[in-house]
Amino acid sequence: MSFTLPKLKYAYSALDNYIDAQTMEIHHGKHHDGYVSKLNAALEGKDDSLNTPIEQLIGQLASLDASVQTKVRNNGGGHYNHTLFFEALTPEQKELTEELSTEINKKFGSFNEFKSQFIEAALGRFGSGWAWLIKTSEGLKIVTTANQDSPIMDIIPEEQRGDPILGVDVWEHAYYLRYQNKRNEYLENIFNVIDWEVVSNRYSKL
Ligand code: MN3
Repeated sequence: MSFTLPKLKYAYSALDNYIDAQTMEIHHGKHHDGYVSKLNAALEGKDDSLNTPIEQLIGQLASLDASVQTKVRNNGGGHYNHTLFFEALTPEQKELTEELSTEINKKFGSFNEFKSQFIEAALGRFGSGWAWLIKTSEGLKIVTTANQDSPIMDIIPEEQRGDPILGVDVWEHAYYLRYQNKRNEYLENIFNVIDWEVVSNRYSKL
């Protein structure tokens, strides 16, 4: 089995009011594609036990041979994280379900308070990484991870682990062309194109 780059459900220019077409094209067509091809290259000729869906593959990093573990961590994480990210963007206005909205209010007080805590966490991630809304046994939680680490990886600290329902890329490649060093403006703007229907569906399926 080899992994393939998922197609986007919108055009590269569709989010242009907030995320420019060139950034989208490079991000999906070069960066995400690069993770997919490097992941495939890392797995070529390896044991059949690695022939699993991506969630399973990066959920069992601890058991992988050192010769592939780092490559799968970086590129498998890159593939999984970007798939979640691009799937949950949309040029259309999509609403949260009552179910998720209630959970967010319960945990954070209000949607606006959630948003401000999420942005604060994302700004606090030094260097490259991700900000996440995850579901844990104690309910919803905001966490961040470094590089291409993902909340479903078995080898990251316990307090970062959970089921991701929203992931926002804070690598400079996600925003630098339009926003340069202004990660805060990128984050404020990306909230205009998050597909809350997709995020809500992820939540309800857990
Ligand atoms: Mn990226």
